[in-house]
Amino acid sequence: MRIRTLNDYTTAYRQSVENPENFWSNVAERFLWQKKWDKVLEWDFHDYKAEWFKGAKFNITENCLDRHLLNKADQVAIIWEPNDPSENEVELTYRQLHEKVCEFSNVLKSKGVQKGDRVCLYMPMVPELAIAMLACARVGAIHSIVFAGFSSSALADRINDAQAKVVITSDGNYRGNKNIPVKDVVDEALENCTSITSCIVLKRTEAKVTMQEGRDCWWHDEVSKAEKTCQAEVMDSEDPLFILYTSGSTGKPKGVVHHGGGYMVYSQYSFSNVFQYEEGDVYWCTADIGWITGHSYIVYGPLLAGATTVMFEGVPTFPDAGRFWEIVDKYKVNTFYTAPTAIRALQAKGLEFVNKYDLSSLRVLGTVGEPINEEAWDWYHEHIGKRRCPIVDTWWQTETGGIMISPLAGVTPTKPTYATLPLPGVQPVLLDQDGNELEGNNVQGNLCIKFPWPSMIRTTYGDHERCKQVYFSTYAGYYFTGDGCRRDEDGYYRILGRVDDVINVSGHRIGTAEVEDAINMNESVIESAVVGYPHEIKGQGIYAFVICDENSGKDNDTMLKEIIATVSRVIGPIAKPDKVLMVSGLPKTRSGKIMRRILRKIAEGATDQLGDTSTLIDPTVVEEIKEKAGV
Ligand code: 7RM
Repeated sequence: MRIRTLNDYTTAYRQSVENPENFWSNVAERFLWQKKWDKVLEWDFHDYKAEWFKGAKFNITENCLDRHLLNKADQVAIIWEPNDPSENEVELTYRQLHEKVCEFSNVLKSKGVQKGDRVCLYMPMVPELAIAMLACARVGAIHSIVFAGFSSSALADRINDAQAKVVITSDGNYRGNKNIPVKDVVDEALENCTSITSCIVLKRTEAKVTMQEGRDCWWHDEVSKAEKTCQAEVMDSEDPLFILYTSGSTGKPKGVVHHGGGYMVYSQYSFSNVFQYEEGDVYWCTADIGWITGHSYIVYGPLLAGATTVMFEGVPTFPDAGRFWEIVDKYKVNTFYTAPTAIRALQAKGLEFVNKYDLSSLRVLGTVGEPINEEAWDWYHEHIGKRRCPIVDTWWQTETGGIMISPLAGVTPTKPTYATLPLPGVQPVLLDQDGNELEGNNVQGNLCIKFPWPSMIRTTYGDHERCKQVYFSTYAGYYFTGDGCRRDEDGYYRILGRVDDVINVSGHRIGTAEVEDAINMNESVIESAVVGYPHEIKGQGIYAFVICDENSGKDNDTMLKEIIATVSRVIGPIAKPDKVLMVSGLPKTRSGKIMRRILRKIAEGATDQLGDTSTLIDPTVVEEIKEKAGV
């Protein structure tokens, strides 16, 4: 089952394409099911549905926890490293984690949480986040984790969309030298959320908070009253496990829904094979659990595999830029998985922060979230991996649930900046503008997937039409990823980045429409257009072109500050524009569409490539914008 050589890979890949049902049923056999499936797969990419292991009964937490109590109850499941290195770390064995999850499951039940209810988690990177997540899964509730950097209005939108019953948060959140008043953000959000009946608050920073009688309670109080055993709810393979909101080209972020059975099978399968996990390995993924990478490759994948997974509360540059390497040294980390933006940021700080630490425990390095540039790849390979460690450049998405195109560490020969080959079960195709499949090698097109895989998105919460529209309508019969991609002479895939109106800032997906909507909320703004542009550290930065009301009486500087503050308040600091340019007009076509292509070129400084501007109503605006942008 486990792929160890390129030959194994080729064989597994062939089998997965020739007989997918047989292939995946063999993989799924190794999990703990209370009842096996009636059918491995039913699917339709035209009137979208995908159902995996339908009829099977199980609970994912029995696979993450109970299953390991037999052989590795005393093995460490989670190592938690606090934000402040002088605070003590926490290690939880599988036995302890199991008990804490059961205990918190009972807390959820005492708050009236039942199978199918939505529970929103807005928490720092502490073990309790993983515990709360698994407790939801144990009682059959659907978790919806919201990254704790999002604003109260973004949080309220997500709570309302999911109609969550309970929200779990903390008094405060340590991030570097900041102490963020998380509970205040939740209080503000809840003013506009009627579905919430309870708010459970973890004490983390001792920040002063107001507890609303009848609604709010302390985590520790509730846990102290709870029983330590809890039978897992029996779930169907196709019951929803979680919702995770993500940005797209248009409208508000959508709730990507993943169902338990297929997600379980694929997250462990991909974890074990991509990272070539070995019994006893210490594995560290630096993502936040608020993103899909944290869901699949800090919590579910590693725990399903019985691994030791490191969870880090802080940031890469606190107290200094050596923090990651200090942690690698401290826990003798074998596998390290991070984002290109972090690599570039640390590369810029210099080698003195790297060379202080012993990195000889490292065996596998990974990257995710955005295309990695060659300089960053080389630096990672040479200075972190000391030319000994394979780098797995893993391409995937919130919607795919797990890694789709990636080398298998030490098995697939790597090539800098290439995600290389699809995992078994993944059938990528490149399509041209007219929807023709590009055959052969040395081709470039839009990346689609033509056959289902177990952890694929099932729906967008509350709006299945939107799911069909966004993912299955661009090219009939295909799942469209939104990414452009090249297949080179060796058949290797290289991801070129988004071809839609999604910007990738430090590996975070941000919709241009979302940022525009936020900017437009400022009463002195008439209209805005947002595009991405190349940024040395972040990969892409956010560039906003804004038309302001000339009669507002506010000067340029005031407007600039206000716009940035508005975006921060409406979405969160991660969506703040890096550049704001006040203009008097935007390049529009006769039908009123903003020609972003032109703005992107101006933002890049590539004014010699503006292309055809003849379809614009008023081509002179382009000259004005170029001049103001100084390009
Ligand atoms: C896992 C995650 C998804 C988007 C995706 C791509 C980009 C992710 C890579 C990558 C090049 C990679 N989920 N992306 N991984 N681009 N190489 N290895 O990031 O939903 O937040 O973002 O991220 O554009 O469509 S996500």
